[in-house]
Amino acid sequence: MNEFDFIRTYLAVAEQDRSVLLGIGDDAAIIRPHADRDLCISSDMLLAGRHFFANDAPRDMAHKILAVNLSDMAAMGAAPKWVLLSAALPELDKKWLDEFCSRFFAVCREYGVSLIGGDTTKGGLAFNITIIGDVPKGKGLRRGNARVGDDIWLSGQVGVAAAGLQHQLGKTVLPPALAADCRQALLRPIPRVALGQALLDIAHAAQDVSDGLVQDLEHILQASSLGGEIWLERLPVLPGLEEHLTQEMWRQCVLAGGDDYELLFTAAPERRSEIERAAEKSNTPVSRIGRITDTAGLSVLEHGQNVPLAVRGFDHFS
Ligand code: TPP
Repeated sequence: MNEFDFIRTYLAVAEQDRSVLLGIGDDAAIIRPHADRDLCISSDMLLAGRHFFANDAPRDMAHKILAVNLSDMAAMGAAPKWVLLSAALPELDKKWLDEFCSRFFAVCREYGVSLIGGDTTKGGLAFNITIIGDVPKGKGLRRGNARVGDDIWLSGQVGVAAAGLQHQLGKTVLPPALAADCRQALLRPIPRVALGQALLDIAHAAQDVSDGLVQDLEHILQASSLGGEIWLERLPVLPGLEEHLTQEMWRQCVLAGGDDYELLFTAAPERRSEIERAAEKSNTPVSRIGRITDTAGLSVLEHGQNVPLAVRGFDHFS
């Protein structure tokens, strides 16, 4: 199989939305955005050995590279619409590609996105996805809009994927059932797309947790020029996990592990019941984990006591 066979057989057959006037096969795609909506555009590079392991199952890779990009759309409250996939592949192996593409397009269908382009080249395993979504005009959720007195909310659970990575790296040993849950969280994050859209007109600021809760919350605080506190005992965690990790590893996973792809958002306390309804409607658990203050910086409290922050978030260059 050569590059053009691959494109023709695997990629050009992708189902496309009516907004795609010209899809894969020309020099560029032509899409027709909706006149009443703003476009949200984001791009993420994912490398073997850095974002995933080269021997992960191709279906898990396909899921994750798309899910983390969908999560960026969720964080903006956007409806994901179009994706471009660029891949460096060591070889064109039919079995690998069958598995990869079958999961990739299943996720595309699940979230209503069309593959409209990209590029392939021979090389060390790496991907880049550019994703485009849309939001009602002027409504996109930003990081910089938090207000003093806002509640801080988090979807799903934190620290589970990070514990899965620690287990996989042999830095801790988890019992099989917990290890399986943690591995699932690492390999198959669930982008909170429906919740993100349900939060338009409710949340003030939002972002997804990819690099770790503390670091990502600090992005909201800095962008909003405000401070905040979170309550360790209120963080949504996987039951039974804590007792299998040292306190240091536990705090590192929960506060700074990353790979969570949960939504972190702030909203006025008067909106609590609407948030609970949005969470129920989108079938996504949410927890109220802290509040926005006017004192600079982030405090992590445990039963009212300050927890010294030795943890750092994920940083590609540290
Ligand atoms: N090593 C491997 C093999 N797999 C992993 N998932 C990690 C390390 C942990 N890890 C890699 S990237 C990352 C984490 C926690 C943070 C998120 O990636 P990034 O490229 O910073 O995403 P962005 O914040 O740009 O969305």
